[in-house]
Amino acid sequence: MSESGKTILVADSAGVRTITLNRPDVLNAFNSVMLEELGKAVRDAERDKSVRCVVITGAGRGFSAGQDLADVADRYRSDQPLELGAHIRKHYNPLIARLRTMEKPVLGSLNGVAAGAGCSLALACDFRIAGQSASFVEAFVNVGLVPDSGSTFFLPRLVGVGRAMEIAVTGRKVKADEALQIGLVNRVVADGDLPAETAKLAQQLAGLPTQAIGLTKRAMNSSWSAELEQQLDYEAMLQTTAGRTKDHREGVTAFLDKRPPKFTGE
Ligand code: T3D
Repeated sequence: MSESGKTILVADSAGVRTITLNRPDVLNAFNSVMLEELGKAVRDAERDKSVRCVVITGAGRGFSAGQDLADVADRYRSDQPLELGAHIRKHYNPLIARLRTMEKPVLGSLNGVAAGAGCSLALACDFRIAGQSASFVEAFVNVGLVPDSGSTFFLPRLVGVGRAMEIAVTGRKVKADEALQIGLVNRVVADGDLPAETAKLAQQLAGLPTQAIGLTKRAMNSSWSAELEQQLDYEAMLQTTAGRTKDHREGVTAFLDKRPPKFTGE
């Protein structure tokens, strides 16, 4: 089951669930309604077995400009000390954690600028395909903040600590071509081709052995804090699980029969 909301659009097509951030007038900045709706949409996508690939994209010319600063303007009209951590823990952290632990592929389709927590959201996806006019801005520094919502975790892992520090502390715009060169995105396509290329890639991902992908995510996540011996053992354990799936049997049988496999995600 899929449900669009006031601030997001949700659509299904052959195992692919596309969630479109839909506040184009503010470059899809996250207000509290959008954070609630996006959190629910991601939870629903995770739970729905018919969904075998999740695409996140933005309406209009932006992917997401991060926290909607107008939505929290009241905070700045008072002299009370600010406490930003609670908002981040309540809304952003569970969303980012779920994208990483969701046992299906998540594809960020970057149609424009991804700034602040919007940049973090893009980095938390498993794959990123970008239109030529997409860009990344770790905008936090411009408002005197620390990159949050996983940016300090994903950025150095994707591009190395030296580059990550430079991008984070300058808050400069990283355009699509540079993003491709430094490993921030997997592919760059012409803006006009982004929807079709996204659909093609998402269909391909949805046709893969979904459980094997989920277990691969688990293994990759665990590798960040594991010793080699632990990781080797973990891989063996996950392989036992993968070996019991119908898709494993289908993959081997198809190979021996010299025909393309037909994976079902079971
Ligand atoms: O709870 C907490 O606060 C902690 C959580 C923090 C998480 C964060 O994400 S902190 C970082 C918040 N985001 C930003 O600081 C980014 C602010 N936006 C920008 O720097 C620029 O808009 C962009 C670099 C993203 C894009 O620039 P540009 O020139 O392409 O577009 P623009 O003209 O600046 O923006 C277009 C409209 O979107 C504009 O509205 P207008 O003038 O046409 O009515 C602009 O005000 C609005 N907009 C853009 N970003 C935000 C926004 N409105 C509210 N909040 C935004 N973040």
